[in-house]
Amino acid sequence: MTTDAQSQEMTDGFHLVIDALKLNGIDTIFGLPGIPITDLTRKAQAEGMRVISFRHEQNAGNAAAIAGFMTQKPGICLTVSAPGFLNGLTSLANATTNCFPMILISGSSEREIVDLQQGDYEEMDQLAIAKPLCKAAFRVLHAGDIGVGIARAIRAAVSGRPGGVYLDLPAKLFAQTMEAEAGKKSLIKVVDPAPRQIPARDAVQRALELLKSAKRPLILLGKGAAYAQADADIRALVEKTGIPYLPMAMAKGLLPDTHEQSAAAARSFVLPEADVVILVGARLNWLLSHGKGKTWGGKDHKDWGGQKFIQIDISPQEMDSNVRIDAPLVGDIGSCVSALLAAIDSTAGSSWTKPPADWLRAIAERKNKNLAKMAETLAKDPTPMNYHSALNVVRDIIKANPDAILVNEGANALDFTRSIVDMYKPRKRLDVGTWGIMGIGMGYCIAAAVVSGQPVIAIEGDSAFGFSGMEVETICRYNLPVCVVIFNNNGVYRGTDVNLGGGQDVAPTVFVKGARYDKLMEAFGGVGVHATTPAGLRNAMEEAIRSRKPTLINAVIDETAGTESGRITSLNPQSARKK
Ligand code: OXT
Ligand code: ADP
Ligand code: MG
Repeated sequence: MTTDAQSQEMTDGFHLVIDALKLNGIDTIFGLPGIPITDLTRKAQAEGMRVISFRHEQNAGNAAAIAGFMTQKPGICLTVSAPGFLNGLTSLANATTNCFPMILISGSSEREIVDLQQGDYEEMDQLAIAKPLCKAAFRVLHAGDIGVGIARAIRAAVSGRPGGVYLDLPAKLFAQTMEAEAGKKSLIKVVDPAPRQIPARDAVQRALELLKSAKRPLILLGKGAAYAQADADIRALVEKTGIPYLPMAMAKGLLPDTHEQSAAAARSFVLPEADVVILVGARLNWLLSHGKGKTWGGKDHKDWGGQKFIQIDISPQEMDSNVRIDAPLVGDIGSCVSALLAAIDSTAGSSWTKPPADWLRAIAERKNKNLAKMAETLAKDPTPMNYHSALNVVRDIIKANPDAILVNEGANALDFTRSIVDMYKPRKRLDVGTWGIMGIGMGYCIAAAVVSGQPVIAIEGDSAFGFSGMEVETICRYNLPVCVVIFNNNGVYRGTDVNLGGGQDVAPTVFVKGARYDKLMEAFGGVGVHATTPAGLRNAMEEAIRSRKPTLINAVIDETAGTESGRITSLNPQSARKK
């Protein structure tokens, strides 16, 4: 039997994991308890950590990922072995794809049984499975290595290009004991986890020379720029140079969308017309048509336009991934942008020449035309309510509450919200990201509310909501200030498809008509509202923001209003056969 005195001097795997996380300033765990990590969740709570317990690991993982994006600290997702681990894996892969720092910590079964494939409880070689789907993967076998394991996971997640990291903790590790003093010494407080990466002087000069030669320059801000938290310098770069800019979806609000230099409403004009483009934390992937093709003024989809690119990115390998990058500027965005600003100051001083007036005038013309067209559409009040009349309300609500965080997923519900709802502050718009993935909704809402304490508004397609809808219970349980608005058009894209086979089943894209998602929220004690008019939607949203009560508004949208796949119809293969 151990005496009290002896047990005080010992520590164990459970406590070392918690101590290592806390030592590194990590105070929140998103997860789902079960063998072998149940006690870890309890003890973490006992040790003062916030433990947010979900109904499905994918949502906990999405929460961890977006917490990482918002805070630059790796978000922690904690799961059980095999199935729990696999449920968390989609979000780990999604975090890596989006360059969000997160650590998926999963308990795992007994190594000697798993490795001999003898059929253990929840048997799976998790480390091997995780490896290709994340930035780094580690396993800890001895309690004395927990400190190193967590330190390596933190560094891998946040240094360089951020991403997802997997940390495998076998069940036996948690109960392993060691002397408390030795345990404490084994922990590592990571010094400078995401070291600045200063760009080379000649690279800055090269970029500057190219920029000076531009007749029709354009700045493209991506979510890497939002992540970098270099807001003031980015704004200074835009305003000092006078160059028009285009924000990618999650970079909206880095400068207010109402900024006179925003070219968002003239997107299809500026991309092919620009001659020099500065990419700041944005990849030339599918969302930018790979930097070529008709979007960029090329003749066919493989044809390059005439643009020259300056690319600011922390990953050297990103350069030339799709088209030639004439001036790669490799480093962290904060350092690169401030170096560019300093170079502009020292070479041009106050005499920096703003872009030619005819370029700015042409953009303004196109922009004003689109804004006027949009204003006209938004002024209409059709019955039934459509995307535009509903989003006109959301637009006003965000304008009145610029600190609120907007989570957005769906197809039409996503695309219309992105172009209609202006954002005013950085990192306030969280959406489907690089993969266009459904299911991020409630996880992102929960993390956003937990991390920021600000009200969260989610604009959700009815299909999109279904992927994480059960987490409304979690929202109610933690009494989070989240207002979920479901744009209910009875299905995926539209509610009007028919069964081509003529049978009794509805078409694959159609849901139960007139579903009352609001009742789901009421089941858990939240506020449910059924809104069929813009006025009803406005009242309900204003009340949700005022009360900070968990609210779900079932906003009924004209089921004929959407288009197949929203704005990306061209990516949707169509059969050439008539039947
Ligand atoms: O310049 P032009 O004239 O072209 O005009 C542009 C701008 O200049 C202008 N604009 C403005 N005008 C006026 N004022 C302002 N402020 C303004 N701002 C812009 O507007 C136009 C458009 O601008 P935009 O959007 O910037 O330009 P464009 O050309 O569209 O940009 C291209 C892209 C590629 C950058 C952009 O389109 C984009 O970001 N797209 C993202 C698309 C995306 O990710 N979609 C989600 C995936 S779709 C599909 O995959 C879905 N699934 C399958 C599925 C998924 N995804 N995941 C999983 C796990 N399983 C399955 C499913 C199931 S969607 C989906 C559910 C859908 O159903 P829901 O019920 O949820 O949703 P509903 O559709 O609502 O029913
Ligand atoms: P978007 O979808 O908004 O276009 P992407 O996810 O494609 O943005 O691009 C983000 C880019 O930002 C990635 O290439 C990533 O390497 C880069 N990045 C992320 N954080 C930083 C940082 N702190 N400094 C420099 N680059 C960064
Ligand atoms: Mg829908």
